[in-house]
Amino acid sequence: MLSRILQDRNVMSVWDEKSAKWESRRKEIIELLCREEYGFMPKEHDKLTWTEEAAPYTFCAGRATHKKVTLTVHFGEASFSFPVYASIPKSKEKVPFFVLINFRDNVPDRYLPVEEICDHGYAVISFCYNDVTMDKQAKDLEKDPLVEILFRGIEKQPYHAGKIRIWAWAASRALDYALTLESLDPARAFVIGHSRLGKTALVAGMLDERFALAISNDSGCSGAAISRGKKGESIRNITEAFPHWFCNNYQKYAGKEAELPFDQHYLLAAIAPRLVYVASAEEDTWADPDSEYLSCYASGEVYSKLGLTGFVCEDRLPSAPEIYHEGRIGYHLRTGAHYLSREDWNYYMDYIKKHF
Ligand code: GTR
Repeated sequence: MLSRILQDRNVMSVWDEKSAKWESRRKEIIELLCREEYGFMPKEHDKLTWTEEAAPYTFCAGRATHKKVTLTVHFGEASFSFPVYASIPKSKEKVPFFVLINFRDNVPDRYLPVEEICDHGYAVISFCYNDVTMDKQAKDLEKDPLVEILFRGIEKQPYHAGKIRIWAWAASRALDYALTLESLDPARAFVIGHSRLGKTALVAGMLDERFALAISNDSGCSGAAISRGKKGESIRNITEAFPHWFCNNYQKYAGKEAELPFDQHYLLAAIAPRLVYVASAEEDTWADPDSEYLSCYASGEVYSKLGLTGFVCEDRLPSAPEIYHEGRIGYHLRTGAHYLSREDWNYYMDYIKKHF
């Protein structure tokens, strides 16, 4: 039934004759998604430095430590700083950790039940996306210092980074810092985000192989969800409301999904053979849970061809509650609204315990 739906929606297979050499095909897919959708960074940075500030209060009943860290990214003479927050359970062994790209810099936050996460033995490195670059197109670049540095002396091209790409870059800088911490396990680094930041987590997972797992919570349009035949938000809606999230090339697909030289299952597949997790909420019709699910199914093909267990599911559309944790593509559809809830976090931690 599912392959029939994909056929009816004209969703192409991500696996082609060149895919047997998966690493080179994967690079080609990444190039394509960057050129047509998320964009390329206009400049590389040359180093990262940081200063740590320990929190002067007891955190999580004294079972974890918390600190604010200011990361400074250097581009030659210029530099840009943003804060990240490290919450780390006390443990004799190295702990697995999440890099959470968040909407606020609160710890805890409504999307970050940090005490429960630390009690389960996970650390969290979090930051607020607006501290990296604001969620709008700045008319006055001085108000957006990172973008000002990135584009200084460069004429913006249609393939240059939109904000999602820049937030994903920042997740990698948070990871650079995390990997300097003795207490964290470099083999168990997971990137996570909700909604627009779920799209961002997938892009970060695609681009940075140090992330062993990328988690997309309710990312929907231009995130996990297949665009062809999608209900709810369309490419036209998203590029009109949030043109700055993408590179300018993406505008040309507004109302022209059939012309996309890819679909969003390419984004999930570009994480293979590493792990990817897609979560949906039943009432989140704007994101379109069915299209997110179909994307898992369609990208599962790559894992199977690589001899790995990809997406293990029933051959039908999902109905909440539905949880599929067997394969390298994890999935759940829970009841309720668009939100990064405790229930979502608990499913992620269950999945991770099973696979890592
Ligand atoms: C919506 C947008 C979605 C989703 C969401 C969010 O308005 O249409 O694509 O990303 O915002 O990030 O909260």
